[in-house]
Amino acid sequence: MTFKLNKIHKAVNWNKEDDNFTQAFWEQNVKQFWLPEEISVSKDLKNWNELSDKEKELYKKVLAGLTLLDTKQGNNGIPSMMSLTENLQRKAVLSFMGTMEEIHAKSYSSIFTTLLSNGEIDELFEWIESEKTLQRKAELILEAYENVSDKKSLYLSMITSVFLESFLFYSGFFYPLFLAGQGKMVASGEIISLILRDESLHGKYIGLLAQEIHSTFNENEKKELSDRMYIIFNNLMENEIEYTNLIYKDSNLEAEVINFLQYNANRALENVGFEKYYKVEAINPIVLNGLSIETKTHDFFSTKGNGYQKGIYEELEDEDFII
Ligand code: MN3
Ligand code: MN3
Repeated sequence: MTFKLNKIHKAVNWNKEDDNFTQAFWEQNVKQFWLPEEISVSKDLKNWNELSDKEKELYKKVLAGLTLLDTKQGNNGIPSMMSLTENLQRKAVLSFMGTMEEIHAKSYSSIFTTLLSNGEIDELFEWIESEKTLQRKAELILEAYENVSDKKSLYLSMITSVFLESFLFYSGFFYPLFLAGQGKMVASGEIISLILRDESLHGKYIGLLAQEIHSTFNENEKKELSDRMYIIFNNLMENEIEYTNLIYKDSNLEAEVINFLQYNANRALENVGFEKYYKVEAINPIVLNGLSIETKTHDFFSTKGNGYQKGIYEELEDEDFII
C-alpha cells in the first residue's frame, strides 16, 4: 500500500528532559494523586445536623459553585490548552491535571450524596443552572477557553486558567476552611484541602507556561495582552464580588471573603509574573491556617488527611519550581 504522510508523528520520550521543570511537575502531580473514596465524609454527618439551615445552605452553595468550576476546567480549560501545546511531556502533565479536575468535580458529589437527600441534590444542581453570577462566571471563562487559535489566545487562555485556579476557587474554599478550622465538617474540609493543594500546583505550572509564552511577545504585544488580561481580571472580580455578596449574605463573612479573594487574586497575578493589584487586610487566621502547607496536618504534602497516610511524599517548595 502506498501512503502519503501528512506529517511526522512523534512519540513522547521521557528519557530526556524537554525543559527543566515539566518532569518535576509530573512527579509532584502524580505523588499528589488521591480519590474522594479515601476520605470518609460520613464522619461529618453529626456535625452537619448541628449546623443551622443558613449554614447548610451556604455550605451546599459554595460546593455547588466549585463543582461548576472544576467541570469547566476538566472539560474545557485543560483540553483547550492541551490542543495548542506542542510539547509532548507538557501535554501529558496537562492531561493528568485534567483527570484530577474530573476527580475534584466528582468529590463534591461524594460529599453531597453523604449529606443530602436526592431531592436536595437535584435542587442544588438546578440552582447552579439558574444562578446568574455562576452562569456568567462560566461564560467569562469559556470565552477565553473556546477561542484558542493562536499564541495570543493561548496565552490569554492560560492566564484565565490561572485566575480560575488561583483566585476564583477561593470564594468557595473560604467557608469549608473556616468551618474545618473550628473543628466542623473536618472530613469534607480534608477533601477541600486536597483540591486546594492540587490547584496550587496547577496554578504554578500553567503560570510558568504562560510566562514562557509571554517572553516571546514584543513590547507592543505585551502591552496589548496586559490590557486584555486586566479586562478579564476585572470582569471576573466584579462578578465574583457579586456572587460572594449573594451566597454569603446572612453570614457576616462577605467582607472577609472578598478580602480573601483579593489576597488570592494577588497570588494569581504573581503566578503569571505580574505585580500584586490589591492591598489586602490580614486574612482570618482560622482560614489562613487552612491554607498553609506547613500546618494543619503537620506535613501537609505528606498526608492525605488526618490519620490517613498513603506514602511518604516530599514536601513541595517554591524552590522546586525555579526555572
Ligand atoms: Mn480542580
Ligand atoms: Mn486545577
